[in-house]
Amino acid sequence: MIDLHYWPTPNGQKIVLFLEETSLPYRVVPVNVAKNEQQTDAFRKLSPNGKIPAIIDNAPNGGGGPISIFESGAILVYLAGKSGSFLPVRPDGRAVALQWLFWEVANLGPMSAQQVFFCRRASEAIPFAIERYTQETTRLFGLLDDRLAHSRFLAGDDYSIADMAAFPFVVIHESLNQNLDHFPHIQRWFDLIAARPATQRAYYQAKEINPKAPSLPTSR
Ligand SMILES: N[C@@H](CCC(=O)N[C@@H](CS)C(=O)NCC(=O)O)C(=O)O
Repeated sequence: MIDLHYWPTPNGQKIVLFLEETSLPYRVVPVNVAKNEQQTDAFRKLSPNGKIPAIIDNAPNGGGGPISIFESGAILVYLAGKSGSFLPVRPDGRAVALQWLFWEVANLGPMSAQQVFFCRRASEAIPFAIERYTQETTRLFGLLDDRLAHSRFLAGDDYSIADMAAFPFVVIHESLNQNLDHFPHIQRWFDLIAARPATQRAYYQAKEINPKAPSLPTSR
């Protein structure tokens, strides 16, 4: 059994997208970031950076005691290894998937978070910060669109953990002031992933945990 300590934000949703695709048994331990539950001593033992998601694998492959992991990218790589799915085995495909996964965790995720913070949460409007993060997010959506113009999914023909990492930030594109009409290849990829039953379950569950969680768009 895997314990998933999360809240249905974009970084949390990445892990539910994975788990809902597989038969790995898991249970959710909600960590309400709106109530700062990610700052408790108990949670920081799992995730010293004080951010969700984190997991505990109570039954690691090969035996041994429980393993706890923080950082969404590390969790996705771990789960792909445990289940033998969604990360190509051949070195060339694997390298491409990891490249786009690392691109997401180092770029799309953090820039989107800053964009939301300065455009929607900050107590004072700081034009320089708003412009900087809006431009960066637009640039990253452009890069994603360009990649998807040449590849069905981020790592090639098959859905992988790289797609699971990027998808939740495209779900919130309106909050990021991005219009998918300008990114037709992202839109094609987005529709493919949004139609997956596992994706639908992941976003249904999100609403049950937090009714204000981002929604998938209704079918087009
Ligand atoms: N690099 C981390 C980022 C995680 C992250 O930013 N999580 C957010 C929710 S999406 C969070 O816990 N925010 C609460 C806080 O910053 O205090 C990862 O990929 O797991």
